[in-house]
Amino acid sequence: MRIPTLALLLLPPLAHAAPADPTPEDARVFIQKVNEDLKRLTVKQSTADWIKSTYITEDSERAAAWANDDLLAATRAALEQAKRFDGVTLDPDTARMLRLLRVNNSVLAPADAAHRAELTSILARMEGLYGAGKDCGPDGKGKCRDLEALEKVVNRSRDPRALLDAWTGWHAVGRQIRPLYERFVVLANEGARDNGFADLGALWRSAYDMSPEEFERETDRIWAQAKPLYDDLHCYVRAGLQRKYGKALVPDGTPIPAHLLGNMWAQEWTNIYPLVEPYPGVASLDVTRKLERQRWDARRMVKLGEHFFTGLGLDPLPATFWTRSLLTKPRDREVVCHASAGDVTYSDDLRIKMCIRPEEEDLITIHHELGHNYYQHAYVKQPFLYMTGANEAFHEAVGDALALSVTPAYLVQAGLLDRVPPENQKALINAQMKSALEKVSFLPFARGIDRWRWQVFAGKVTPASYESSWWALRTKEQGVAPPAPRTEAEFDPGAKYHVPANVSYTRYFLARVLQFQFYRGLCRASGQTGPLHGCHFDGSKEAGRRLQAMLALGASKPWPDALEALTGERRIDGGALLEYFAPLRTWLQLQNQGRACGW
Ligand code: X8Z
Ligand code: ZN
Repeated sequence: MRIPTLALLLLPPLAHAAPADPTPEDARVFIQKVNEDLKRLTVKQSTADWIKSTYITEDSERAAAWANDDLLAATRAALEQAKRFDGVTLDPDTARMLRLLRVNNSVLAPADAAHRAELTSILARMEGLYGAGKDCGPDGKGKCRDLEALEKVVNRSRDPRALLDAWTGWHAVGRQIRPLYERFVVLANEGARDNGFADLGALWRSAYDMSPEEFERETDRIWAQAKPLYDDLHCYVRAGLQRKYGKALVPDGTPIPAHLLGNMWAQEWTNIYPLVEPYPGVASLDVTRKLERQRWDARRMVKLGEHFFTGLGLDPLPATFWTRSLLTKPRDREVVCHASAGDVTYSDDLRIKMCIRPEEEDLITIHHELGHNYYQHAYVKQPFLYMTGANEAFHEAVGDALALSVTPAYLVQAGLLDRVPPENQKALINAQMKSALEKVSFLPFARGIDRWRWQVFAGKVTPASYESSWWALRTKEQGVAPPAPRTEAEFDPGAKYHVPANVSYTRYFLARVLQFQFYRGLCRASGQTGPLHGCHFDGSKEAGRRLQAMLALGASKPWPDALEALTGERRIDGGALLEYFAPLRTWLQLQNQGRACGW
């Protein structure tokens, strides 16, 4: 605009026009407005996201990408504006919220708007490709099978050929995702850098109230604690698989082929429990058979989960949970079946999305998902930036920690076990084996996914070696090998939900350790002093009160404070997990005597 000369003369001198130095009060007002604006935009984004995940079409993907685009743009604008408070002494809440605004993001927007739009549309597309992924045979002309059909084979079949076929069939889905992922890495890193992070991995590692370097060291320390137990389990399981499949398929001293472990990603091994049961016939723990025989439907399984939480003194789920949740796979459209839980409008609008099958694995996942919902319920009155977990791992640990306290008597009452197993050493070892196949087997897998992604984001692994580096890492860390030759035409990371959906995974590694700390804290709060593995805190008012107090904090305090309130400890630490599995560890070491362990 041209300014007429006369008007120019009337303008105040420039020195007066400069804004006054921002005050702590300005920052407080600013962050309050950010809380309101981001909540409004996040509700739009999570609504569009819910529709996209429960009705995959080009249109729902586009709408979700747009909503995400608006949210990322607003977050970036807020971060730019917040720079004016650098160096201002702020009250603790304002300072914490400004920090969370920066670090609690799975991606940040590139400054370039076209790149931002491309990023959000790639994200929506990758999740859609995964959700609608199918195997239609090597030439694409066979009968198509979705992930649920393929998992049914990998989880239950003992026929190596059928297992291999289902495994390779699903992993082919990664191929379509590869080119998108390559571009995603470029754009997401651009976004991270434009907002002051070295790369996307550095952003993820910054979300834990410590420096990214310290965070990496902490995950190494915790893994070093648990690794000896994993190694013992691996050795014992490999011997069990050799008994079943022979040494030609499972040779001594080599990594276990990934298709034989009862899980598409070889991440949890519970489904092969019958092959490695320490004392067959001592006490049946086959919940899946009961669920099938009694024809449990999805709703009844979720009701049982809710019953468990209300038994601890927590509230029933809101009525809308039952009308808005997606509990079974619809036949008439594509959906993302990977389980999730959310408060879609951030107002106790709790729901889960899950394609529930009558299987024990799904019953466990239901408890996990409801843990998310109960956390969301507890912090619903916090300001928006605090409406999340003390850290991501806390959110993942809550449901699992409570489920550790499920007693055989509870399962008997629910009709899922015939009788309470006898209280003897053999029954204990059976139960611990089953639990370890779920909890301990998972640890190197869960740590490995982000170790691979951190290297990718840091540019240390390039697209030319995506696939080979993935398997090099999994072989080394997990002792698991690809069951078929792999080339760089494949993209097996893309066949694991959290990679195309861009969900960081170290949260699950930490959660699997942290849940034993929560469990021990709640046991002690309930006044129990016996061995950790035998503790149950259901019915304890004190345990319920402490849990509720921690959940209600949301992200309002640094996580070590939240952890201390529940457990008296300020670090995430493998001690409680090791204490829990102490009987199994001793037993495994005896079993493995004379075996050549390792790979
Ligand atoms: O993704 C999940 C949940 C949703 S937060 C179903 N989990 C991880 C996985 O499936 O890989 C739970 C355990 C690990
Ligand atoms: Zn979860």
